[in-house]
Amino acid sequence: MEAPQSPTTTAAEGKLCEDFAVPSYVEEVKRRMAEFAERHGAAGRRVVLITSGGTKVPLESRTVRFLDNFSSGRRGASSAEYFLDSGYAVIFLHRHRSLYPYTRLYSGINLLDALRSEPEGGRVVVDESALPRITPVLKRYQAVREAGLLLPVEFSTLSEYLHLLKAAAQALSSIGPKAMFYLAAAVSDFYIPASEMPEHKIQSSNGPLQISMKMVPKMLSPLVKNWAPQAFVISFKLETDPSILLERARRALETYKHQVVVANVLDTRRGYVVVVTRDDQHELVLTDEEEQKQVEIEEKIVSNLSASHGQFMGQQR
Ligand code: 9Z3
Repeated sequence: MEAPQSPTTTAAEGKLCEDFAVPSYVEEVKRRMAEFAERHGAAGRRVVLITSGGTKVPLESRTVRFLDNFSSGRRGASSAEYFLDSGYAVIFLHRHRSLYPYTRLYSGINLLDALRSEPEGGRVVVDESALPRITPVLKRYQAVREAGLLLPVEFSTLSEYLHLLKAAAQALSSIGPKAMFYLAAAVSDFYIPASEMPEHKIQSSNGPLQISMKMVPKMLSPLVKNWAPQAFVISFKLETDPSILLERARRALETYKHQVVVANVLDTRRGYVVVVTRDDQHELVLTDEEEQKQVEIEEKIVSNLSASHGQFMGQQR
């Protein structure tokens, strides 16, 4: 007999169970995330779960084609570095091959152009001029690794993302308000349920393709209500039309009743965001001078949010 759903189970949770198979490794990853959260929580540290990168939505079950999106993962990867600098431990839930903290700084560089083979002895040496600031960056990366402050978790498909987010939220619930969720991943709003997906490659000989997609369940709802109700939760709202941005951000806050929406527009996202809360909205902007000095907007976002997280924790006592 099927277990009855608890009265608080949200529609999104029901849909997650029905339409998305649980990957076999999720329980093991959940155990590692819970251990990470407990260890850092016990040391008095805050823990942030960052989601980063886009999602891949398959069109065939033996997948040849899929629907993707633009996100590079830069927002998530650079924010992870600033959270680490602010004393947080970081679970980095990211799309496979999207940008990664620290290595993102060298993502445009061909590694082989930065290495030289010495004529005598055959030793390989690094040409530091080809890798800007490599010494301090490497030191910081190694310090973070040695202190066990960064737990990377990868996903590729939408289904993996959804189940790993649920597992992460449940794993972080033990540290209550010390947990922050920073949901910067660009998650697909649409998918094809497994039961409606063709098994084999769609044939072009059948003519033009028409696909019908369902709405992806909104995970914010069960996350805030059931999985991590004491946590400090930030979602991101992305639009291409600036005139509807703030109204959509406010609507998300009212619907999900979480703490913050960071609103951004595709074309200006590197230099301008609005941090929207229930009774306030605050613009963060990079000045021309800051842009010249290569200041990143994520430094300002993280500084703003870690201050609000501190206040939030104070109110929960
Ligand atoms: C964002 O808005 C992020 O800031 C970006 C960062 C994805 C624009 P990049 O990875 O870009 O640095 O290239 N993330 C959330 C986007 C999103 O899909 N939000 C949903 C929405 O707007 C809510 S979950 O409806």
